[in-house]
Amino acid sequence: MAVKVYGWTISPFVSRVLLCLEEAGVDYELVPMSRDTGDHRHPDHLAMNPFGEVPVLEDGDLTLFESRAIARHVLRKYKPELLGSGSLEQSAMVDMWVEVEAHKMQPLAGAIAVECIVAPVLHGRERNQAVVDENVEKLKKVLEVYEARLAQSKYLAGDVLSLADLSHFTIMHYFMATEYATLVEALPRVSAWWESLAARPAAKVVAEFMPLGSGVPKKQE
Ligand SMILES: N[C@@H](CCC(=O)N[C@@H](CS)C(=O)NCC(=O)O)C(=O)O
Repeated sequence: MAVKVYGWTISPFVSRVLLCLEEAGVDYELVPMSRDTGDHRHPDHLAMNPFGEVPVLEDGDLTLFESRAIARHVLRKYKPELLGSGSLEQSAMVDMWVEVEAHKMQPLAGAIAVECIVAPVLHGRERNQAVVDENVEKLKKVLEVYEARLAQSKYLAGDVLSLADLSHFTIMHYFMATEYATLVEALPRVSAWWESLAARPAAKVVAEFMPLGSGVPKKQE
């Protein structure tokens, strides 16, 4: 039985899971859901995720929610080298940088993307520029740390690609469609790292699930 993923793929949380499945070459079935019609509040969905969120993954008898926990499960089972499985030290580095993504990058890049892309297009309201500015200032400092880190190693957790890098792809996909992409483009190592992530065949597949052209504005040149 194929692994099933429930959710709407425009969500960076859902697409994070899809990226890991694509990278690991897993045969999966996407079960599309609609936020607009409240599919995530349906009792059948709440039975899988009592928090009423997507994604949810079913793998045989195992049902999981929380995108990073799902990502770890998928890779542990199907492509453990992407978790740094070769050594305790390597897996600890992967864990550390996944935490950085979750707690330092996603909240800032996510807030900027929500204000610049989601608010005007999906919520029909003007962006709150004060929120954008506050997050941009914080993100600049975080990106400087990334630039320094990437001077030491090709990828975040070392010289090989891992979940630490992949976990960034989906939120950065949206962030890089805002005018604040220049923050990344100004940093040569972060910029090269991003380009190499976005060029991966799996990332290109998943980017198709997160269209920037239909309704969501493209970056202003
Ligand atoms: N920490 C969760 C966050 C999941 C999440 O926030 N998902 C959004 C999708 S964009 C959701 O389901 N929102 C439900 C809602 O909008 O009510 C994860 O990583 O999976």
